[in-house]
Amino acid sequence: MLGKIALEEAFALPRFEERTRWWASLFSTDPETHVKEITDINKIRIAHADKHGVGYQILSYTAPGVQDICDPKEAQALAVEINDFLAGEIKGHEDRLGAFATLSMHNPQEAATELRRCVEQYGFLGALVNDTQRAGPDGDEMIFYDNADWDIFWSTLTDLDVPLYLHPRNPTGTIYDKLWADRKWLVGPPLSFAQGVSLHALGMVTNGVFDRHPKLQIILGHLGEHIPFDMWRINHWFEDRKKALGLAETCKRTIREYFADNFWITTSGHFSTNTLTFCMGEVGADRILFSIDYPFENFDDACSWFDNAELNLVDKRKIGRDNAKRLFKLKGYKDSEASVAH
Ligand code: GRE
Repeated sequence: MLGKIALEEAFALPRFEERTRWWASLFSTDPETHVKEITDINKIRIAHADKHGVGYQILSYTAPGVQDICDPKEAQALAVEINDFLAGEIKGHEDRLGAFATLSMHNPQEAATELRRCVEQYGFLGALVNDTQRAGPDGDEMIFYDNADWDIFWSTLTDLDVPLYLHPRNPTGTIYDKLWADRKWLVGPPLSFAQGVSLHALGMVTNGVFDRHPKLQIILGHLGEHIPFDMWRINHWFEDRKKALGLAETCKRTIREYFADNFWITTSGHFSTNTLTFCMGEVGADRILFSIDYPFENFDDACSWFDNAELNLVDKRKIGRDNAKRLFKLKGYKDSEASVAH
């Protein structure tokens, strides 16, 4: 399929090459290629895209990124540097590359202001945040965004009419020591990423974020971070016990309704037709978006899978690009001219 749109596509600042190499060494079979690919913005990845029929990519800063920086001033300065850098790098490639803002999440007003600057000044298409913000003098605090302090941030997103991508980061501090240190192979894609993000996303649901901000749009990667699989069970538990749990006050609608109106899921790093078909049943083809998770995954695996997956053509077009065009209002985007498939 030509003109696919992908939106969980990572980059890193070239000046952090050592840090990037360390992160790659934890996850990649070929750290050197990974470092080259992740620090490139507009050459290697556009060549991959041409080869595999990807017309447009929305780039975001790699995990854990700014969410790993405990000092609020340092985190804010780095977020601004990253946003300015990315805006400069995608200039002249606007037909192929878009951007999510990187945000320091220590302070809701500061995050809202930087988001607004990126959307209004640079035309960024929303923001991507790597789960909780690490904070505190020893880095052991975690800031969640599911309480009323963050309402100013959520109203800025809905006011600007852009989504937030809630992406994972690695467990740190006491949480890492207690849960993961003795089973470290489960950190990342096998388990910890989905646990972190699903806790945060369901925290937002149950703490009333979507009741207070009914227009808010949140994107989850990796086919929904395990939540679609549990949809029936969560629904069953909440709906039967809403009053008894005291949940009726803060979570007025059903989990399925929030997923129909407030969430999108992407195929990033999860290239299984079985799982995709299952998710189409649970959340619907209108709320699923193609993505790769480059360079943690490669274009060939993602695109060969998607292009050959046995799906009806209408759903394939929706998932491959039309839903993203709708969500990001990419009006001028030309499906078939934007990329060349070999
Ligand atoms: C990511 O998406 O950020 C990621 C990592 C490490 C391994 C896999 C992965 O940071 O998808």
